[in-house]
Amino acid sequence: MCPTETSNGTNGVANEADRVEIPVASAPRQNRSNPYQPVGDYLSNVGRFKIIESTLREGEQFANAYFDLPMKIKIAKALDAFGVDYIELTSPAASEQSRADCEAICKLGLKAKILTHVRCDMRDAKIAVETGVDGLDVVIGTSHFLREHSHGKDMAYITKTAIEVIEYVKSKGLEVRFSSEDSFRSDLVDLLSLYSAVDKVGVNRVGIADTVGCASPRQVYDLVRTLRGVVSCDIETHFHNDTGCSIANAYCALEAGATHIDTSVLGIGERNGITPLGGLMARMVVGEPEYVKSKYKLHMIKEIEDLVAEAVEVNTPFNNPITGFCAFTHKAGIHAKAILNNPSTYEILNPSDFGLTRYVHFASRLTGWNAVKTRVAQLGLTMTDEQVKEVTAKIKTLADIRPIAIDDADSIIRSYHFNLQEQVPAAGEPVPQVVA
Ligand code: HCA
Ligand code: CU
Repeated sequence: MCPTETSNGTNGVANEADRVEIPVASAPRQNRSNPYQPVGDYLSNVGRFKIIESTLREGEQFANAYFDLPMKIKIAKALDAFGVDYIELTSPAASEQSRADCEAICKLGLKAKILTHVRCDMRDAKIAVETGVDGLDVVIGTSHFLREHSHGKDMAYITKTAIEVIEYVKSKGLEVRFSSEDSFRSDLVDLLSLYSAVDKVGVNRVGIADTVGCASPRQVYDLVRTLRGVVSCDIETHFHNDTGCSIANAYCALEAGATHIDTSVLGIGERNGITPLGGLMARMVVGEPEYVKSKYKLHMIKEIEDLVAEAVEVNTPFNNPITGFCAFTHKAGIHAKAILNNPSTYEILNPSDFGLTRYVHFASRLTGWNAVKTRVAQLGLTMTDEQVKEVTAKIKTLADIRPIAIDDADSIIRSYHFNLQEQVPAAGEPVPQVVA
């Protein structure tokens, strides 16, 4: 018998033939009160966050991305069905096709609100408000790097233009967010004065962006918490993953009072991207299972990731949260034994929450007799515990010499079992058939 379900199997490393599927229902899960409950305080929004899904904006900035309109529509519909709150689209000022695509997606009648992402510039804002979007995500660089080497504008100009654009968008009855690119390398006083000014003119959200992925969770907590004390509007956050902190930073931002997190599927974006949608779900469902499971269709994560992975011609990383090919595979004998008794021993996420299956890898020298016993039963064979221990030793002996596949281990089990029958043939009974 081969595993019937794949985890993803697209990266060329997965070897499903080494693993056996362990049905989710085969072992009890712990149902005690959740020990991973987040530390609750009046600031924390970990149990009531919103997602601004930016695969069709930040994701379009990924090196391999080229989305034509049918693909954009497929991705937008999938994200909408999954339950994201907002879908952010590339600026209609970027190109004529970007503008037409934006209009087409607005006409789909999705439940998610449609945003487009524009520079803090009245010309861009005027094009954007005509597309039918529900709101604009307005951005401008505020760090000295970007002020000196990108747009060349000072803080007075930025504040004045921001207010003009915000007032214009609001006068059109649309939602507006104002964000500073490269927030963590911007002057704190500049940043807080700017946000305070835009808050006063009624911006819906201000945004903090870690454009270069330099921020640590503690820095995020400090900045968001400080900002929370300065503005009364919502706070959106956007984290690049250059130093591997994008999920942790998103979580910390919510703890500090942020309300919205930007994501993209598989984290695709500039360079190595931003907070991945699936990874964020993994993080959030642990502490707030009711909120996350009631709001988002977690069973869709794999199909959405497969859709985007194929569209941008990448493989799902082997160690991706939830959908990496070995995310729910247990190998060492000690792990397998405990998992078979109770999956909570070595799993913080339940694969069935995502429509996936766990596997026990038993064809290796690290295996244990409990894993082999399960395999013996799956093969429809009967052995005593002593016999299973003996055949486990044989598997380990071969696996010490070379890597073995599931077929090798199965052959050892079958021939061992066959020999048992040969040794003690029951009077008049035929040799039992091995189930293949
Ligand atoms: C970019 C812009 C941005 C904007 C984020 C935001 C960033 O550099 O392409 O609007 O909050 O990372 O700063 O994606
Ligand atoms: Cu970005």
